[in-house]
Amino acid sequence: MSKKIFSGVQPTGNLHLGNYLGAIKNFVDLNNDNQNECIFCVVDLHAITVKQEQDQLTNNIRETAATFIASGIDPSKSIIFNQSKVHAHAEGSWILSCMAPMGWLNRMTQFKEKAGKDKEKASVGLYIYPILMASDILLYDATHVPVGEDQKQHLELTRDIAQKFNKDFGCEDFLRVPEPLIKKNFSRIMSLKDGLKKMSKSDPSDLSRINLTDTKDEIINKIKKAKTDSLPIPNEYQELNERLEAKNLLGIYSSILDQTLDKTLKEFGGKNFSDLKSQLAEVLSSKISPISDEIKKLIDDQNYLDKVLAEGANKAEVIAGKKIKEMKKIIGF
Ligand code: AQP
Repeated sequence: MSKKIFSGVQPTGNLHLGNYLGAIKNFVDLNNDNQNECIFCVVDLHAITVKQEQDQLTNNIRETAATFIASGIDPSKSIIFNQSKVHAHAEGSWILSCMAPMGWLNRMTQFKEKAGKDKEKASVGLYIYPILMASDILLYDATHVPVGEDQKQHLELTRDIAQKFNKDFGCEDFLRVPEPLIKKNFSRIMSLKDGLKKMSKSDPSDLSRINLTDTKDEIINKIKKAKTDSLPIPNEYQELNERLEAKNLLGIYSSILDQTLDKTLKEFGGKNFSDLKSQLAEVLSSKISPISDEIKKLIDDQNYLDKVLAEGANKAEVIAGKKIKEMKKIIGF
């Protein structure tokens, strides 16, 4: 069955292995299936929910587009654009925010995590971030949304909002209720320094993540310094529940090679972490370094990246512009 795919990545710098294994690697597989219509968005309106420096934001938008292309998304097959160029996203977000009850948003755990202890100082934008995400997805009648496990709750909210809009306005199936595409295994890559924290762009320690722009030497060094424990690698999956850092490294190895954790455990069970670390560094650098080299090349070609983004925005505008017009008509504007 052909799928309509929509997903986004924030241009907040430091795109990392978690973004790659949780989302972008999936985007590439979907792009390569000729039956799918894919739209991949650099979600710059989401990025400003926390403070961004002007020049850096501009560079990060180009770098995110470069990362998509360097990872294997073909801009002649998939639409690549940045969100702020298509007005319908913000307009749709306002309309949907008038439909969604506060109680639904109050349950969102990512706001609680990102706002931290000082909720009063977090932006209103950060609070209503999931509604903008719903607008992004629903404007394109997306059937499937590939995301990492951390976005599952936001996607459930998108589904609820679509159903409520359709019911409130008696327009069954007008907003398509999308399905999440979340990899079953290793859909949440954890920090290399703390198996309880997800690998994140905003972690102050660069050693906590593998950036997609890291050199081979940087990758080897970060894996060498990754936190482990003093026991040998277990043979059984159950033993990993108490050993989160070991589970994360074994998960990364399995995910990057597209193999089951069982197979990885058979390979490394009973061995020392130094064996796993040297193999993992090897595999990661062979997969990530070519992407990193290509990102660096593409970033030097700003005209090309700007052209891809502008062409993508024109195509996205046609789809989202039509949907928002219909939405406004349904509302009575
Ligand atoms: N650690 C992760 N493991 C698996 N998937 C992940 N994703 C992010 N981190 C992990 C997935 O990557 C996609 C794009 O994420 P995003 O850029 O929109 O923002 P995010 O989820 O807020 O990413 P970060 O790194 O955690 O950013 P900061 O530090 O700014 O909060 C999404 O599909 C996400 O699931």
